[in-house]
Amino acid sequence: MSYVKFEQQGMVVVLTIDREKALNALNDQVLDDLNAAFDQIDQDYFRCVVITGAGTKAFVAGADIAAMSKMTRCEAVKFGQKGNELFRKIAKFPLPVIAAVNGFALGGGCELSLSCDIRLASENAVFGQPETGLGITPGFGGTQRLARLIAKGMAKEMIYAGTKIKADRAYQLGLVNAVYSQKELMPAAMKLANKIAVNAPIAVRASKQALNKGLQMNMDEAVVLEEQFFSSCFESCDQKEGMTAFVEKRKHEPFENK
Ligand code: DAK
Repeated sequence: MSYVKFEQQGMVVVLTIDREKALNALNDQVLDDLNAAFDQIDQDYFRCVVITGAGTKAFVAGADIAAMSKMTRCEAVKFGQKGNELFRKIAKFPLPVIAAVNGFALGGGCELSLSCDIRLASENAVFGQPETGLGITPGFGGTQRLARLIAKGMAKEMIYAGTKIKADRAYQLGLVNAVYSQKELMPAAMKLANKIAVNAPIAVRASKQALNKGLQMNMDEAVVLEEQFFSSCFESCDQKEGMTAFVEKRKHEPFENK
């Protein structure tokens, strides 16, 4: 049995973390199953990934507190490494990943959403890093990704004080791109995923790498990196077709990832 449902919708993969009774909390097995689901994605065929949580209450309410409460330090190190490796894999995954945050996104759940490229939220979504109230620091990248995404002072408040924020505040802070009703969230996530899916995959993937790698460099190095990704798209079939179609004033043929 897997805690992650894998669905194909056209060229989009939808992964649903399915442990609703525990508000989709991340235990060892959920992390393993999510990792296996990413390994299963055919990167030549698919164009975008959407991650969401089962039910209407939680995206992911955090790492599994009951399991963690019994861990030795050594086990905690292993658990932390497993989560961090998975979240880095998601952040670096060649295809864009959208988090459809359909409720609580706390601790490891907030961090999972932060490892995705884009976050969309339902009106009942709540984001937070309550770890310090449990006697630990965020451990799946929260201190780093949150502070790089929103204002540092707000990230520090969320981490030191455990301040939780609702969807509308998350939107104001730039943590999420848009807020929808619970019913509208998945259709909106699919609409965005499909909009990405029709663009040239080579260009979308190169853009993801340019953004991720470039944002860790100084500007002079980063623009050189962008030049490399930009030129790498030339002479691809999709670049030829995309530009020729524009010049000929017609709609381009579906891009082929070639
Ligand atoms: N873990 C385990 N079970 C959880 C859970 C969690 N994080 N969150 C909820 N549940 C379970 C509840 O225990 C309850 O189970 P039953 O009692 O029915 O068996 C069920 O889900 C429903 O939850 P509630 O009854 O509490 O539902 P409410 O509507 O009353 O409250 C809530 C919803 C989300 C406000 C509440 O459940 C809550 O506060 N949950 C905990 C949220 C939280 O503190 N999350 C952060 C967890 S800490 C590390 C790396 C990373 C991490 C740690 C270490 N290393 C590097 C080592 C990450 C840490 C975290 O994420």
